[in-house]
Amino acid sequence: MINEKMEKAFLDQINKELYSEYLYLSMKAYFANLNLMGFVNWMDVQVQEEHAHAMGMFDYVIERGGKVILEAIDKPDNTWQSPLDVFRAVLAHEEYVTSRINALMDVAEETKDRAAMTFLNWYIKEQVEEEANVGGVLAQLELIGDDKTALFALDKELATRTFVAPVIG
Ligand code: OFO
Repeated sequence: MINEKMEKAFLDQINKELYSEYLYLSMKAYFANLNLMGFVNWMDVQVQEEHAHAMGMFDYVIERGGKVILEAIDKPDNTWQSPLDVFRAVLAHEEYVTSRINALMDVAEETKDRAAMTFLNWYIKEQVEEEANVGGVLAQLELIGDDKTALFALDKELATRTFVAPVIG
């Protein structure tokens, strides 16, 4: 059975993962308006990943005998000025999520919840990958600057990203 403190921490993180899904959906809309369909695809994969992250925790809480109560999801931003601006926001967001996953692990350690620690290891590794992926695109956008041809080449590259349903836990 999951302890109360751990359950609360997971519910809070489910909300943050769903917010991430919503934020990337807002970014997907931003790129769709610019007709950058490779970026749209990249965001679409991100949306699906965030949904999977939320559902992984959702299922885990239930599996451990906890109760999932959903809260409202905050309104995501939509005021970015450029693709570079968007990816700076993505990296900042993923760094924030990493700090929240680490905080979840702190609760698991505090409450000596070994099952939660094992489960959370997957998310710790996933955040390393998330930050590396985003950092890669951001670095390319910084190099690209105002070069439209290079931006379209990157758009083509991002069109090849595919979603692979993760096996969480
Ligand atoms: Fe769920 O990792 Fe991004 O936010």
